[in-house]
Amino acid sequence: MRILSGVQSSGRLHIGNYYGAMRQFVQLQDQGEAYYFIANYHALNTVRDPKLAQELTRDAALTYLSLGLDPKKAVLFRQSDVKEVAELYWILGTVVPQSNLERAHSYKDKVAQGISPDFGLFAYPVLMAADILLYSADAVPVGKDQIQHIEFARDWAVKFNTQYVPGYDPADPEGKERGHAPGILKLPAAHVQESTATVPGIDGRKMSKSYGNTLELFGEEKDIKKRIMSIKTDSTPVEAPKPTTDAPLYDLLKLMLPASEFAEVDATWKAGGKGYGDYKKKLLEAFHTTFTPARQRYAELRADPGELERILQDGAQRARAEATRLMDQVRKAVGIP
Ligand code: AQP
Repeated sequence: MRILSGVQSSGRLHIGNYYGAMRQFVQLQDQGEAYYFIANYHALNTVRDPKLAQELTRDAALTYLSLGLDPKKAVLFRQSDVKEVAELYWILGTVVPQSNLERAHSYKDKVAQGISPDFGLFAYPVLMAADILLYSADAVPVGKDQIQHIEFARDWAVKFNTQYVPGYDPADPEGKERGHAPGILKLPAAHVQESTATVPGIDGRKMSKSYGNTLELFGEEKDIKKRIMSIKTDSTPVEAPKPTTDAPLYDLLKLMLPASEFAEVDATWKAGGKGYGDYKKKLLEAFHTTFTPARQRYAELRADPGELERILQDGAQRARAEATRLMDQVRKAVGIP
């Protein structure tokens, strides 16, 4: 099984990225051939400062490695190191119905939150589909927000194959039946961990770099504390039961505490006796317990930029070999020598 996924270097990575996606990346590196990349072309939609773009790309690579990604098991690379992705993006775009992009949830949400509706943001799902299809991925571990994008990638792969592969039958995409040809573009499947499908940010919206509501994995300790202490709550008194479990603080505790500790929180949350301040302290402790070892690795790796670059170059070479193979077939199919 080939596994592929990426994270945008559009800001410092956060616990939503970790629980929604990167934790699975690390688990899956032992279960198949894994390709993980830093989506630095995608990040240009929001990062318009060249120095910062480079710094965030390196930071995302360090984050992957600090969280346990092993470059001997998985291929780790920068999206921009494999230029074929931009070529496939264009070719694929020629079969993409504009109406699909107009109903993309992620695009609509971002525009509704005030992010500029530039072409890059609009066409984001096409580049994402190219990212996936270029490496013939079977499974794409993602958070819930990305499921629609994977469905688009499947639909567009079918459109491309139907158009350009003689003997292709969408009902038999791998060409297992006699007389059918396999598609050039393989159909991927989303791999979502339901329990952590959407991690809330400190304001209750989806945790997102562009909403400024994140808990950064390797942020300044003072900042983490300040952010945890500012998680949105109501003003229920300390001794009273909390009116709802539909609250970001409750969800974050559920996500980060071991089950037995969370059971205690759940009991007092519903029966009363503890205040939001106590729960925030508990969350801060859990944050440190969970991420301190990775934070130490992050500091060590950061001190050796040569080694990081070597890992990325090696990953780029391995990823390029795959991309070249696929693009040869795509170019031939569409008539571009
Ligand atoms: N809050 C979240 N809950 C669960 N999963 C999440 N992911 C991101 N936020 C959450 C998952 O992390 C992977 C990488 O995401 P990304 O950085 O490439 O893009 P994103 O989903 O758009 O993340 P952000 O923080 O919201 O970035 P910006 O603001 O720059 O667009 C994906 O698998 C995603 O599902």
